[in-house]
Parts: sequence; structure tokens; C-alpha cells
Amino acid sequence: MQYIPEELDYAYDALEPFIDQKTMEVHHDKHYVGYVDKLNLALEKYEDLQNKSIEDLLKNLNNLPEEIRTAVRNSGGGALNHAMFWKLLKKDSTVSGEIAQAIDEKFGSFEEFKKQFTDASVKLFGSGWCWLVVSSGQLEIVTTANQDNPISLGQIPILGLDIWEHAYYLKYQNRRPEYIEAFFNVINWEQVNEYYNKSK
Ligand code: MN3
Repeated sequence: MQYIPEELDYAYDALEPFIDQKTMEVHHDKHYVGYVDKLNLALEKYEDLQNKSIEDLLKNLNNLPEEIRTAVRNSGGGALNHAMFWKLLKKDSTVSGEIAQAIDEKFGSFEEFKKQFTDASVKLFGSGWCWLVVSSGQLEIVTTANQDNPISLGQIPILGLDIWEHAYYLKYQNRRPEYIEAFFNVINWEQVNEYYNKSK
């Protein structure tokens, strides 16, 4: 069985002007689909593994055959991270519900959370992701390199920001902080709240 790329459930231009149409087209149709294709290729000879969810594969990387472990880590991570990322994007959503309360309790205020998340994202060297995770029942901001997903470390991601240059370079070039600021205008907080509640 092959993994199928997730379709966007909104138009490529739905996030304008914060994330532009061209970036969404290239990011989804080329980069993301490429990860799914490479994951399928890596698992071609392993029919028993093809029936597992990508989450299961990434939670148990050390149980995978060594010859495909790195490919699954990179391509499976790319497939899962982006599938989640697309769902996390929506305009005109405001933080509310249990997650709003949990953020206030953990960080003191939403502004303080935003500051810490932005800071971690700006400082990440090279390509990777910044996440809000639930770790041992606690909210935490973490970053990962490349396409690593926090579930490989036993954490549950509920919000993720793609900080690869392919995610923002067409519109923002080297201005990563502007991209991060724009991201805060298109976070789908209903979805984050749903992930948060599911984590409990
Ligand atoms: Mn990406």
C-alpha cells in the first residue's frame, strides 16, 4: 500500500498575504509530495511496514531495518510534519478554549508564549521545525533539525512551524522573523485546541 499525499482543504491563495500562493503551490505540490514519494520508495520492499501509520514508524525508528531508517526518518518526517502543517494553517482564527488557558498557565500570557516561540524559531540554525508540544503532560516549546518529528522523542506535537527556507524564501527571502510574524496570523487555533485535547 502506498501513502497518499494529503490535499489542502483550502485554496493555494487562501493564506494571502501572509503565505503567498506560489509558495503554497511549490511547497505542497513539489516539496511535500516529494517526501511522500520518497517514503513510498524507501518502503517498497517492506510490505509489512507499509501497513503502519507514519506515526508508528517514527515512534519506533530503532526497530526499522537499518538500510531504510534514515530515509524513513527524513521522508516519513517530511510527510507527517507537512500533513500536520497544512491543517494548522487558517486565517482569522483566534486562540481560545482549553489551549488558550493552558498557554496562559504555562507561559504567563499569550504574548510571552509568542515571544518565546518566535525566539526559538529565529535562533534555529539551518533547516528544521519549531514546535509546541505536550511533553509529560506539560506544554513545551522545542525545535527539531531537518524533518525530525517530536513523536520520535516521546513528545506530542500540537503546533508546528516549518522553518526550512523553502517555506518562506520566495516571499520573505532572508527575513525569517517576518515569516514567523506572518505565521502567527494564520495559525488554526481550533485545530491546535483539538490536538491539545487529544493529547490528554
Ligand atoms: Mn516544508
